[in-house]
Amino acid sequence: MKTYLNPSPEQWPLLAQRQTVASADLNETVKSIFNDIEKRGAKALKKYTQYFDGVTLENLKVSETEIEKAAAEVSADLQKAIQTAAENIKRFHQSQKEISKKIETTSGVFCWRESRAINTIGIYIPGGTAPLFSTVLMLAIPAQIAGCKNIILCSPPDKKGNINPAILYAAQLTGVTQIYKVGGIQAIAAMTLGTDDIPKVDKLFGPGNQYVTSAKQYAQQLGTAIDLPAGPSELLVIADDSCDPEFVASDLLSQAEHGGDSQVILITNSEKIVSKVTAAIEQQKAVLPRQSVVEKALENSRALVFETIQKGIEFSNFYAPEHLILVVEDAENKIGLIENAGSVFLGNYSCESAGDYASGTNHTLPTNSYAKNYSGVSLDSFVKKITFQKLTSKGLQNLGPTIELMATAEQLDAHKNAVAIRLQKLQNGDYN
Ligand code: HSO
Ligand code: ZN
Repeated sequence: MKTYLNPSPEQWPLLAQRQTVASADLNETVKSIFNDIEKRGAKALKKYTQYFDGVTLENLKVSETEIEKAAAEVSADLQKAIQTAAENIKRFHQSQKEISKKIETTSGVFCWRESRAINTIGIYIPGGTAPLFSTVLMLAIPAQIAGCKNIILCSPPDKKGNINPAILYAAQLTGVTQIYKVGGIQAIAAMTLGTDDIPKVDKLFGPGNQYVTSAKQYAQQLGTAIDLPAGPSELLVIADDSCDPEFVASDLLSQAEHGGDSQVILITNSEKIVSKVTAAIEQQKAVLPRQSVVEKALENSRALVFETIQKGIEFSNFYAPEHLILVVEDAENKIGLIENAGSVFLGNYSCESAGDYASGTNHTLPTNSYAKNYSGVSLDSFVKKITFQKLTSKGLQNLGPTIELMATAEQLDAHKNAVAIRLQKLQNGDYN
């Protein structure tokens, strides 16, 4: 980790830069797979599964028996842990339910807003070395609370044609309605277009590699909503003397192990803390199985020393991290200063892993400085909010002249007439 002392504001843009991955132009590949799936449906899906996942499957849908079998393969301890996490995630997301408030804006004019679930949602869960069953919880639980009717999950099969049992266990625990063994671009295409087997979804959720990301972008062009613009994971820790450097090191490593393109940043007001944290990183890293991934991420990471913590928070707002750990004296009283961050962790004991798995907050968060203008996934991501209004005759009489005047000024006479015709009849005494 390279250290910068009191970087000037001119240096900030460079220091806030994420790794730019030379992403291949996948547009053509994405389009051709979408086209093929549109034309040949399940046949094309099977072909791509054979080609990309190296397995020939008769049936892409995961059966009830497979789900039951998978549950039996997940140890009782892990089942219990998943249940504990699920309960906390449920509790926190349930608390996000909004109580609809009817407001009388003008006497006789009532306005309110109600949530309605998005009908069908699609969750993509990547396969590979780290099976993210925790992401199943983070997406399916709020979908279920929102009342989404169809919760579709796609995940690539392994060489034996199976999906990781913990993913299946988490899916059945959280009310996923259909599970398919499909991965990559073809999974996103199937959920965007719909096939004989796989329903067309209204909104797509979940992480993925650059193929999945490109496919989600294309899906968006075709009119399917997506959760968030995807990007590599990131963590920024702001630490002063009150921190335990070993804890800080463990947090930085926890995020660095996600991928070589992850970025971790340490901000502090003392060079001593940087050396202590760096030493602890070296020590802890040595025994990590994903050491090479961690090292790659650390190359792209940095430590910044500012004169004050306040200045450090200013930089953090500029950087807009996905995760922010604030481990400084009186952390809770400083949260008013935080303007841009996906999710914030306060004090020595609030490790990022808590939010990644089990505390209850969602771990699908804005990266790549999108925390400046996006929120993480929440119950709101699974609903639309519909506004309602009811004007009484008195209400229209009260507000009518305002509407008429504005319509006239916009030269939209039909708008004005919609009011005038009603007011006229009311005046005639046709209604009361
Ligand atoms: N830190 C990741 C989420 C995750 N961590 C899943 C472990 N499993 C989101 O940035
Ligand atoms: Zn994580």
